[in-house]
Amino acid sequence: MVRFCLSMVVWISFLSLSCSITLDDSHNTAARCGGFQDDFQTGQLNTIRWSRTQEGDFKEATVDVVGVDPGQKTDYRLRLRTNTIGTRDDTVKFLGVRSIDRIDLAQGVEVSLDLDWNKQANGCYLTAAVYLCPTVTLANPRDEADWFKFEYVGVPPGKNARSVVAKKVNGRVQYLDRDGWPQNRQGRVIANQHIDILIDSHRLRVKENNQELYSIQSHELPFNQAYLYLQMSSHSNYPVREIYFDNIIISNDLTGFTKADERLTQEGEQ
Ligand SMILES: [Ca+2]
Repeated sequence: MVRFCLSMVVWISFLSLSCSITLDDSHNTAARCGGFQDDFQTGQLNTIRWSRTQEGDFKEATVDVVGVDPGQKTDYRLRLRTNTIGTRDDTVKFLGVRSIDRIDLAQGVEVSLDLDWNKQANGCYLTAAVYLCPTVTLANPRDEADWFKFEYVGVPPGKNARSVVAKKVNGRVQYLDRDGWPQNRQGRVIANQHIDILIDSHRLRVKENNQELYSIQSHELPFNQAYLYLQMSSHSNYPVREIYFDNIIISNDLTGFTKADERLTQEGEQ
């Protein structure tokens, strides 16, 4: 009986310890679960979690965490900031971060984040992108052989943008959704966008501000683990431009898929 009671105490203690570790405060737990979250509220870029990526020449290229709306409760966000005045005319410049941990997609994950286009006065030749890519690069995930991406692209004369959903398989890029382009060249106004990417071994769904933007039942991506890349790009000779990311959450909550499937089923029955 004593041995039984001791075993129970040890077991209950173990359970308590396990439950006290949240996804947010344990890097090791995050690695095991394939999920993590970062709201950047430490005020600094967590270099255990994120690695910088960069390609091309810049007058200024800054990756940092800054507080916005300073006041009683400052909200810190990831900032990507470039100045390309006087740089080479023949190249686009890329700047971003990559998650140190690889995300396990096979059982299904929801990648959720806020992407602030930051009221660009001139968003021409500017992009802000989210990549899921199975390989590591210090430069530009765009040049890797396989990936999925969601991206905003500035539309001339510069106030509006359009979204792009695309994948690259064995070096071949395939556009899945281009927001009506090229028929619609006006683009649309975007602000601080909330993006959800739901993905498992075969299904893929992209939501923008809680509205479905793209969905496919069989994405045919040749990888089931991926790094998360957040990136901006700018062509040459543009003054300082900044893009913000915040509230990155990688979770195994797939209720978004369930709701989508229920809705599709109901529509099919009508
Ligand atoms: Ca924040």
